[in-house]
Amino acid sequence: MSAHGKEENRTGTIIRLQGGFYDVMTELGEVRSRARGNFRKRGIAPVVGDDVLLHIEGEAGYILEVNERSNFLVRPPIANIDQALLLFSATEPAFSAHLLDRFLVLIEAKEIKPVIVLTKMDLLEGEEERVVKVAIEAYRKIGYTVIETSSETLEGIEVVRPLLEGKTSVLAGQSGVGKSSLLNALEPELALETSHISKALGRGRHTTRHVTLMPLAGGLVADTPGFSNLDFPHEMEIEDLRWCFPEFVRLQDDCKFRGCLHLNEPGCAIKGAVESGEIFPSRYSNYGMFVEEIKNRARRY
Ligand SMILES: Nc1nc2c(ncn2[C@@H]2O[C@H](COP(=O)(O)OP(=O)(O)OP(=O)(O)O)[C@@H](O)[C@H]2O)c(=O)[nH]1
Ligand SMILES: [Mg+2]
Ligand SMILES: [Zn+2]
Repeated sequence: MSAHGKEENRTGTIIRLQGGFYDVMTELGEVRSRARGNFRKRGIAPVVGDDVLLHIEGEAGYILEVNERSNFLVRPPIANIDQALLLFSATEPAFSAHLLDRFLVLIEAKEIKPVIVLTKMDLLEGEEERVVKVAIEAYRKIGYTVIETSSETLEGIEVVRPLLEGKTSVLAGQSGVGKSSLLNALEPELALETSHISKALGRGRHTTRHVTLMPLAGGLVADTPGFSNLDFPHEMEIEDLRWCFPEFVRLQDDCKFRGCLHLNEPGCAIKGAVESGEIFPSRYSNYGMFVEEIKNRARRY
């Protein structure tokens, strides 16, 4: 590209926000861009993942248009995601089925495909290993893909790689679970910064501070600073929650009442399935807690 006045329009994808600039990946490579264009008046702030129309003058780009988004997460701010890799450490910090179910609900509600990736399998042993293995089988039985990985031994890394091809994926998970480490294991040249989890706090240090999309394994992958807000969205009602539990959805036609919320209704197939052991007990208890949370929230507004 010449710096002397060559002008053209190109499409591209925003891969990074930095110091008021948007870095846009185009067929010509990365173009550092500013936002210009009337989408601003419509209240659209471009985010990472947005497909844009760019006007390029020399080395500089100006975003003219932001294409309609297929989906959008607020925190981390990112658009047009095909799948979310939900990273959970098998240990350090300890695996939490409650937190996993919360992430699953948030992602299912956005109609984004979740893939569960357990990290730090190399550190797992004893009773904790037994408990985590039971959970892994339970989530597989629901129909979720669960991949057991270690960035140390590289277990499972080659199972993750083909899933990324041709897709835009976001890595979600608490600070310190090993998101950046997994990306480094997939592609050592990335050399992303990682850091030991704080011994004092028993959790991560929020090493990654910005959302960035990187080309990896034939797709685009976003390392993120984690999900800072795990509250259910305002628009989510109690009635919506049951649709975010695929194993409930499969059985709900057998409930005696149409529109059964699987709480205190008689003849509830979901409660029956919990009793018979077909539904993993913590899935149902977490569902109940999430219902309560949304109920209490409703009272606040
Ligand atoms: N033994 C072992 N340690 C791991 C593994 N994955 C990550 N770690 C360690 O866990 C710590 C945190 O890893 P990071 O990759 O920085 O975690 P992160 O999820 O990117 O954290 P934030 O950027 O703060 O959100 C580092 O000390 C890593 O070396 C693993 O599979 N096995
Ligand atoms: Mg990180
Ligand atoms: Zn029911």
